[in-house]
Amino acid sequence: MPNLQKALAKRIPETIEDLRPLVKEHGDKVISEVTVAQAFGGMRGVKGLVCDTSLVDPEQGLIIRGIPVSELTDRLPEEIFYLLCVGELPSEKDLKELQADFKKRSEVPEYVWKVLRDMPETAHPMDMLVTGIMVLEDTSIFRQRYNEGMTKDHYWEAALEDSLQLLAKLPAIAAAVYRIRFGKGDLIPSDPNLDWGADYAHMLGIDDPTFYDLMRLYLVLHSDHEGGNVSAFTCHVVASALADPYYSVAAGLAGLAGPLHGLANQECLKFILGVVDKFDGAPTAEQMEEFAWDTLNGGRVVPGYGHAVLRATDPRFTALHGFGKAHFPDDPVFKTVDLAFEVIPKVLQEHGKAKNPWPNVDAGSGCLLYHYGLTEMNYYTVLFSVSRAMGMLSQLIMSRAVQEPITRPKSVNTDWIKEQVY
Ligand code: CMX
Repeated sequence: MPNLQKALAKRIPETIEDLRPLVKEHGDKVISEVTVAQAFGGMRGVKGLVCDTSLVDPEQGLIIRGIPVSELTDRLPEEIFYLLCVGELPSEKDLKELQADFKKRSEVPEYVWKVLRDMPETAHPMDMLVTGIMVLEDTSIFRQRYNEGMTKDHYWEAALEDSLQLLAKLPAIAAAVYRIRFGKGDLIPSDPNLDWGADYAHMLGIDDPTFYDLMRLYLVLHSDHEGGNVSAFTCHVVASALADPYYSVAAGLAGLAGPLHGLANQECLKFILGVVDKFDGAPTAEQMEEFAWDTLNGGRVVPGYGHAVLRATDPRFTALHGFGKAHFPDDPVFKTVDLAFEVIPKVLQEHGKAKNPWPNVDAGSGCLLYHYGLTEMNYYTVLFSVSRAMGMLSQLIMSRAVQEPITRPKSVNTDWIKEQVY
């Protein structure tokens, strides 16, 4: 049995043992209450969902299995997937084995390319990615074994098998979406000597060692963000009906394609390019300030700043900003991002509305991709998706491992709420 499977086979009974008395002896303890505003307001802040892969701390930001993301920036995405699943980082041997396993599973059936090539020229890259994943659903081991009568204690193994198959193929599918959709020429075969993130960069057609590093970093930083965000929660709900990982991840990614969720990163780059365009290059601090005030006075938000949970600079922004500073501090687009970081928090504080005036992850990511010639902004959410699939799948594997039941919160109608309050 491969080490990841072995590590999970050891961890899962321990996790179940840990949960059993918690639910049995304290199952009736109240951990949250729900107000009328929350019921009508997207359930913000309602605690009714468990996710052990990561949490978002208002000050520290993303913490993956107890480790702040700022301490994981030198790791490979494959290590993060192992960490998300098992709760500890892999040894060198575990990592090598997981990488070899991904390589073994990475070949994508020809019919996937055929479907992607037949899609309309105007298809959104996220539409193509989700379609590519859905075409692969036919290969689901989870669905096959369920139909053969698989017992509950084996669900996680089948979910893991599908997850490994999907993650191994996802960079090639995502890269194909890019090359087909933007007319970049033939598909580029995977390089057996490259790791998961670098190989994705290679298959996109950007063979620059520093871009390889950026892709590794990007895929680490976007991998998971608790369980209640739209994509993670959607994936969780769909998988709770025992839909297989292909259906569940495709559903989650459909949510990530929403402009209030995964699409926000392209808005940030548009804002920065708007500044560069207006001032014909990187602006001065005064010009930046003027542009930010014009945006706010025009009733618009400054993209890339503020957060629903964070109350400090997002450590994921810090990592991406550090990358730009180290590699191309004089790039006019990066310089504008850098200047925005100096100027905009002060403007937002003076404006006095945003609870958090500091940058979030999206404030810097687009400008780094842009620097390397990846200028097609409507592709950016596909990159985010490849990374976030790791979070969704690790959450899904653990949900099946602890045999979580189908998700089914009770909805009430407006009349019922009126009866409670009037
Ligand atoms: N620019 C201008 N105004 C802002 C602002 C910003 N960057 N961030 C918040 N505000 C405003 C809000 O619009 C709100 O105004 P109203 O009272 O008029 O509705 C007020 O400040 C209070 O908002 P908040 O409690 O601080 O923030 P929310 O939790 O409601 O919203 C977020 C969080 C991210 C949607 C918001 O900060 C925003 O719109 N930021 C810009 C867009 C962006 O960067 N999105 C990417 C988010 C990345 C992620 O979620 O990971």
